Amino acid sequence: MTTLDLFGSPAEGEREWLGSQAVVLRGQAAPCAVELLDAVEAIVAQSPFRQMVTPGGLTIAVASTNCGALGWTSDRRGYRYDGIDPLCGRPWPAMPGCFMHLAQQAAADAGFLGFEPDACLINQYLPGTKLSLHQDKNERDFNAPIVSVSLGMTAVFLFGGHDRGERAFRISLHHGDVAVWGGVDRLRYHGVMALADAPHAQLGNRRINLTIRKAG
Ligand code: MD6
Ligand code: FE
Repeated sequence: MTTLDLFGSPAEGEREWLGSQAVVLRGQAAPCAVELLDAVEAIVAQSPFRQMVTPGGLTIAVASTNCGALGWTSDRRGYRYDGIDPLCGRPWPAMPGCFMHLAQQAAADAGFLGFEPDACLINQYLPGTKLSLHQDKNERDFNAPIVSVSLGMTAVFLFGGHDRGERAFRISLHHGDVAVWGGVDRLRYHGVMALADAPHAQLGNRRINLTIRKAG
């Protein structure tokens, strides 16, 4: 049974399983949120948020940057991981220790020991921004899980099946929640519904999402 607090949100520390190897760890990032956001600010000063273009020429609504040895990018040539930020021609900023620790702890709590991430995609959402259902398939090996950290405004996360048409779970992700999916759930379709305009106390009308992966 999920315990709801006074505001109707699940209590910190709750675990909600979306599959046998997919879980939301409620509030796991709350204690280090300020540290994470300070680190994002330092990363963005080096490699700013930018809207990437799909191979088909559409501008992606979400604004993105990366840290770590590899960064996820998209342009007319395709989706891929690259060690160089194409915007500034330099390597992506290093993965902060707090990202690494949080991701490894969350992965272990979800049953994935020995997670060694080398990439973190940082996404910024504004009210109305959405992310269509997709699978994460650009990583070299699918044994490592994906760890997704939500900061700022609440979003409705969609977690579907292995076919795009399968019915997707809808689950609200709040500031500090961490979702982890891997193993048999690693290639499930997922996305984010258009964000409501409901400003967050610390971050205003923004949502920042960190997806920490092993890409190489
Ligand atoms: C999110 N992002 O921003 C989740 N996956 O909440 C993703 O799932 C994602 O933004 C693959 C490539 C780009 C992405
Ligand atoms: Fe994804």
